[in-house]
Amino acid sequence: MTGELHSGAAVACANIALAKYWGKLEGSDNLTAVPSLSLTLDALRTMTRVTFDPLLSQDAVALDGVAVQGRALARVSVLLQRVRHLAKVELFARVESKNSFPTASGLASSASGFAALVVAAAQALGLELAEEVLSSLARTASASAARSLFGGFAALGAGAQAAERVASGAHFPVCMLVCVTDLSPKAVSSTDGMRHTASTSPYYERWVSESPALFDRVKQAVLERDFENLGIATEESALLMHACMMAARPTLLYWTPATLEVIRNVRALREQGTAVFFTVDAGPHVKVLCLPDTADRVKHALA
Ligand code: 2P0
Repeated sequence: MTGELHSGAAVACANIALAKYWGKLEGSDNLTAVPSLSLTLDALRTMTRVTFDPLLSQDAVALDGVAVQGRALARVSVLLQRVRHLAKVELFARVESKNSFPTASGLASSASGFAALVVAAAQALGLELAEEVLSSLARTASASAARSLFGGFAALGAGAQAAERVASGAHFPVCMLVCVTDLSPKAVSSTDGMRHTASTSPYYERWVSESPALFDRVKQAVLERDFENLGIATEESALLMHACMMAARPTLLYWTPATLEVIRNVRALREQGTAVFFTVDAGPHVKVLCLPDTADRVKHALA
């Protein structure tokens, strides 16, 4: 496979964990220390085209038209290298990626980004890989990306190579409103933040030991379409994760006053009788879980 262009394109959606992952198994190839379960968000998409080109002397990556350099470029190249290895190809690639949402605001872009990348690269090189293999490849670049291959609800077990489908979106239609509270890029990457938390937080071991039970509760609530218990377990998972980060030395605090203000408003809506819950990732934004028939009202109340 030389001398000509080989091109592939893919779209992948971001996902937000309801049962959170935070922490890797030490010495592993990006295997997660706790199980996680996510909801795929169809409005947050990454579209990626990968072209293997004999004229290139290195991989070239552009995100929303801007050249990607340094650590971010290296991360893409490492994943491309794994795909090249499987296809027994040595060509470098041009990667053009576009997000349907503002990347700099710290929303979950690595999940949809690496999922779209691996699918487009495999397609370009004519590899017909099972979903499980694609998910495992995506996981090596970013663990949350393993969950973006399936749509609906997906789970990644502790120490698992690949994620798996838990239920389709149609099984349990729920809505997630993303409340963007800050437009600046986040100060500490997830990878660095996890490493710091695992090595300094006195609560890390407890986070790891509590997470499987929370994961089970989230999964059961999804399977039983039990929105109340899904929301309660989702909030507990996020708060346990953030408590663990906040206790790191020095503290890892992603929240801002606006984060707390949205949380306070979500709780007030709930006290007034609306089934609505929150979750927060490694950033200041609040993701609000509600049912489709209340989404407009909740959006209006939080706006
Ligand atoms: C999650 N997050 O389960 C958790 C909750 C953020 C908070 O997975 O180091 O980009 O690339 O595996 O997947 C974000 O971290 O981290 C994340 P790496 P990733 O969604």
